[in-house]
Amino acid sequence: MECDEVSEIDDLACIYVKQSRPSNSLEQDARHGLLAAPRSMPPKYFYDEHGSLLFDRICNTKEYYPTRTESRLLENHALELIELTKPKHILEFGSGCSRKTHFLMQACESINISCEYLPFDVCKEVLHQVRNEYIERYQWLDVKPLVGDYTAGLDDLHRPEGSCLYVFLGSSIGNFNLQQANEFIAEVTACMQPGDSFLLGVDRVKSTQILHQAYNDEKGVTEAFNLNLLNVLNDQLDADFDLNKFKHKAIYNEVQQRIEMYLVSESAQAVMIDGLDESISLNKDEEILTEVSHKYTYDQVESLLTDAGLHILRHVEPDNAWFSLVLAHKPL
Ligand code: AVJ
Repeated sequence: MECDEVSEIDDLACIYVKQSRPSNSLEQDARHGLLAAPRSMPPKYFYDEHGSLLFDRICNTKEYYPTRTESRLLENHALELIELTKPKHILEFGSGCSRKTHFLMQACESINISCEYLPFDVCKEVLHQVRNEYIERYQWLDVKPLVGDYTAGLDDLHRPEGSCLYVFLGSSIGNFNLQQANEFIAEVTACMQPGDSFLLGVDRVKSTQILHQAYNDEKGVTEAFNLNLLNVLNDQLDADFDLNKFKHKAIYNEVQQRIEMYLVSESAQAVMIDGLDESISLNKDEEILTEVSHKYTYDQVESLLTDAGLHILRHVEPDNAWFSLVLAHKPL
């Protein structure tokens, strides 16, 4: 696959990954998603600086088990995963605060593998913090932050020379519907060279009660995270959403095997969106879909990877099978 060698690099040493297919701007997504029912907004707009910090706080709530479950799997298995792959490069999609990736770096350090880390995220501020944190902690490590939207095509993704471990953690795959998930795995596979590996973290199907609690934490952090989307619309599209007039709703749709998160209008109300030169009238109890988070059985995870031509090298899960960490590789 031909890659554009001369990617744009800014003063923070961040490499800009140009989208290789048109992806909507916030304005286009709002015009498409908010001006007519059913109303929806893509979850990527949760992650402004405040939203990224709120998500970090969600990960520390007692109800939201995915992060600590995946962390424990990484802590217990990172060494064997690194010994199996011996990466020269670790490229992580949707890296966020890169909290869990430390386990992979510590495993590299413990067996003297010096590699390069390429965190790939939409939020430049968080990438900058991660870069400083990692180069200070790992003297041997080279960090090349990639700024961009990994859902907007990977053609411009610079393919490093030498074995590469691609990483996609936190069950962010859950934000894709099943067709998009298959397409994304196929795109990553197309980036991979024979012998490269792919480490995928996926939240598993489980009881509705456990899932419901994970997205409706007592402290209301998930609620604040969800409502923060209205701050993003007010700030960036000059809208006048009143957060007090909306409530958080997250349910598990057993048929679709997914969490569905909504903002619900508490009353009939009109909202001005000056950035679109439009106003919308919402009925009482009208919903705006803000996120879906698909859950998988292990068989579904396996076929997601093998359908793309990858071979499963290793699958680890906790005793309660609540989460899967799967290492696959592209056959030689
Ligand atoms: C980052 C998409 C994996 O769906 O579990 C957490 C985001 N939304 N609580 C998820 C999220 C509400 C999270 N992902």
